[in-house]
Amino acid sequence: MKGFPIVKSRRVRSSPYTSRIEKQGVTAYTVYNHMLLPAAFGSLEDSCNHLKKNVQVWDVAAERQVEISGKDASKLVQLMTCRDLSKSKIGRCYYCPLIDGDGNLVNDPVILKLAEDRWWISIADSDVIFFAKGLASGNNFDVEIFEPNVDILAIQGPKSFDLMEKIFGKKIKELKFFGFDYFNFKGVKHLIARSGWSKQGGFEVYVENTKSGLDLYDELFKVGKEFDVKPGCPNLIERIESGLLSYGNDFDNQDNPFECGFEKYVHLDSDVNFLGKEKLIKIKKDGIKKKLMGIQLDTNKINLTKSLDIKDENGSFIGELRSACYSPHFKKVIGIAMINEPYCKASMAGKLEIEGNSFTVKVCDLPFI
Ligand code: THG
Repeated sequence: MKGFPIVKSRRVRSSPYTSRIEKQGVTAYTVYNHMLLPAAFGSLEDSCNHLKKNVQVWDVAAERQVEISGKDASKLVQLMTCRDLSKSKIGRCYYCPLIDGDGNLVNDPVILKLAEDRWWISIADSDVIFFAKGLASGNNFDVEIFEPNVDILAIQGPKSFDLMEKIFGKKIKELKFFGFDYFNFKGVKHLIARSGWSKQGGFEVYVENTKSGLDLYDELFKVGKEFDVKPGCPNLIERIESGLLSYGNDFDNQDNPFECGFEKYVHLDSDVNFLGKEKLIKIKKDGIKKKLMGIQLDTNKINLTKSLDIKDENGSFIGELRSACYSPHFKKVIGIAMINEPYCKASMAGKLEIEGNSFTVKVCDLPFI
């Protein structure tokens, strides 16, 4: 992979684990929430295969938390998402589209309910904190909004369960998907959820005590030897195959939740109050004009750095390819594309030009696997 160095600064923040992953051979970074997010440790294909069979430890500190606490905390959190949180439980995580007043997406965080009046919004790459502060000011809400000192370590892959059991004990295996609880590591309590940005299973440790987190990081590699543990990061191939969407890549503030396949998190019939509700009711009634779909391309190489236009046989625009990779599993390029009506249906076809070469694009449903 060719590239240029990223200059670190106060603005492009490092994580407590940065010096460790650099010793361990990180080869590429991206910037996410104004912070370094490792993007590769050598070959993406090798890392993907390893992740599917073993266990990896990921520095995903860039998944920052926005803490909302105080008397009106629940009201504010509900105002930001179209998912009905009225029956939400303490100790659970909720994947929630955040919506603006136009009915468009602002972010797609995991939201943790820590207490009736205390929440963490574990954000994707957009400045949710200012959105939250604006809403709190405008509504005179009695809340505190800040970025707490939390750096997530993800432990992902089928062997993550045995590795975590060795460090935290049997009880960690009883955690349900998207449940969280506190677990002891050498006298320090850590919030651990069964979650993570892969479909290979695993956990996320929301590290508040940095010193203990660094100790835990080293312990994971020491104890993990017998499970062939490796450092890793969210893997482009695995996440596209699994249909895990990325805010800023696959969708952004120009798109609404229906266009992105989030309808199961859009609760228009509930009586909870959230931003953009009337707009979403209208969008649902009128129907959408574009939809996120999978695409397949008969080629073995692609390196997307911006979206590419997909055209019909007459050369008219029918959609844009937003993420793509070569998938060793499918032995072709697969990708995620925003496709216009009436082409946003499985088995429709289009054309894509990459550096002067024309390829046939086949539209399919998400997720691929
Ligand atoms: N973990 C944490 N924070 C995050 C992410 C994460 N913040 C940024 C980003 N990832 C947010 N985006 C997603 C997208 C998908 C999922 C989680 C975060 C996910 N989805 C499951 C799925 O699609 O199958 C489960 C959804 C559900 O059942 O509710 O896990 O990874 N802390």
